[in-house]
Amino acid sequence: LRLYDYMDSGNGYKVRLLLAHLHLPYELVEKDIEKGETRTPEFLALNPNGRVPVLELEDGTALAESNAILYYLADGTPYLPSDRLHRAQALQWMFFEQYSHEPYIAVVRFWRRHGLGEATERDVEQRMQRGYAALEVMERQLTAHPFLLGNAFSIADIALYAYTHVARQGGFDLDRFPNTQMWLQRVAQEPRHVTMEHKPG
Ligand SMILES: N[C@@H](CCC(=O)N[C@@H](CS)C(=O)NCC(=O)O)C(=O)O
Repeated sequence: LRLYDYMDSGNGYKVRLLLAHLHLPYELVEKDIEKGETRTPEFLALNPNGRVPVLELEDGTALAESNAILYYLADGTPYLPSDRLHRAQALQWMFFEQYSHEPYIAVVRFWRRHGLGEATERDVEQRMQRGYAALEVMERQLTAHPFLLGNAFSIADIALYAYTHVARQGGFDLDRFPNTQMWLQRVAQEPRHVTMEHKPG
């Protein structure tokens, strides 16, 4: 397995975290997104969408989209439930992550770390409001259950952990979400957990 990635990417971290949990060896190929390294003709041949993470499989197939990669790798393992409804609930949280969480929490964090670019302070405020709305949805679920799917740690938790655990870097106040904070600790205490900075090998 070969993972094309950028270390500061939460989307990439999801995949690195699951690979560590699954104890799967892989080669890490770093691409600097700020230097446009995911927009070269060679990289676009792997992922026409020009983004990391991309996982290259044993047969050379390139798989993009972090949550699709999680779904692929977790198939047949305890990280993805086997019954139909629970699999769909895992997807429910992963689609939520991509539509209602990542575009706000990850993007605001990126702006604060790398500069606003063409965005305005008003854009930041609007996205922060929506980010807080996503955190409220998670808090409600995590008040009733230890993990997003109930009692078992799964790829739904990995997908949402990636940007929630660094939400403070975007200026989000997590003190308002005590159950989410306890869940963050629970996820970090899972055996084989690795941090966002961890590299394989
Ligand atoms: N929906 C995609 C988003 C991937 C994404 O936004 N990747 C960013 C880094 S977090 C990237 O590669 N940006 C470089 C670019 O757009 O040129 C996923 O979940 O994998």
